[in-house]
Amino acid sequence: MKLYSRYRNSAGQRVRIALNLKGLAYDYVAVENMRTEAFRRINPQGLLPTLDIDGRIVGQSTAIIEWLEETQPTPSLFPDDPMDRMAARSFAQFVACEIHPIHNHRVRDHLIDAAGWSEDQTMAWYEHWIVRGLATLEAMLAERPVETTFCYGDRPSVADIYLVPVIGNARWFGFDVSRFEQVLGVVAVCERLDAFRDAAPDQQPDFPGEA
Ligand SMILES: N[C@@H](CCC(=O)N[C@@H](CS)C(=O)NCC(=O)O)C(=O)O
Repeated sequence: MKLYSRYRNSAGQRVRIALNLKGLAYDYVAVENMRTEAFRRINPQGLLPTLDIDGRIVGQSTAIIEWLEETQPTPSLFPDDPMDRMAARSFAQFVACEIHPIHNHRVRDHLIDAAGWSEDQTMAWYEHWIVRGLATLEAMLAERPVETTFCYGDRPSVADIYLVPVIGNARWFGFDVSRFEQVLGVVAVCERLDAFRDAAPDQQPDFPGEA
């Protein structure tokens, strides 16, 4: 398997964590610019992550993670209890569908190029959506019937896999996330696991070093 990704590719970080949790080896292909014609010939979506499985190319982290779960069910990336499974999916999809697409790089670039926004305005946009999104995730965790070590249970699930890169993005840009205590508690537990640590931006071969 070849994973096209980039050190700060947060959707790719989800897949890296999932591969690590399942103990699956892969080749990391660093893509510096996914907006080239050459990369679009590999993945017409022009997005990272992109997985190459013996020449079959697939994009979208959720599709990739579901395929991993179906083909390598153990250890599962979903809680055992169907209610918790639903909650974990809802949590992960909130990140993937309601937070990430709004602040994505191409959206910010379009605000600058087409609407004439300044860099400061686009960063304020980014901060607004990510902090608001984290407030929702915090509320979702607070509403769990039982507080657990990870988001939904005593082992990591898709909820944790999607959560950790969001906090990484917020921290990267110095947004204040200190009030999200439950979120930070879960993230701290995740960050103690090799599977999460090895998937972090600063552990990727294309990480350029601290700014
Ligand atoms: N829904 C996609 C999101 C993929 C995505 O947007 N990835 C970003 C990097 S985190 C990207 O490739 N952005 C390209 C761009 O903004 O032009 C997934 O879950 O894989």
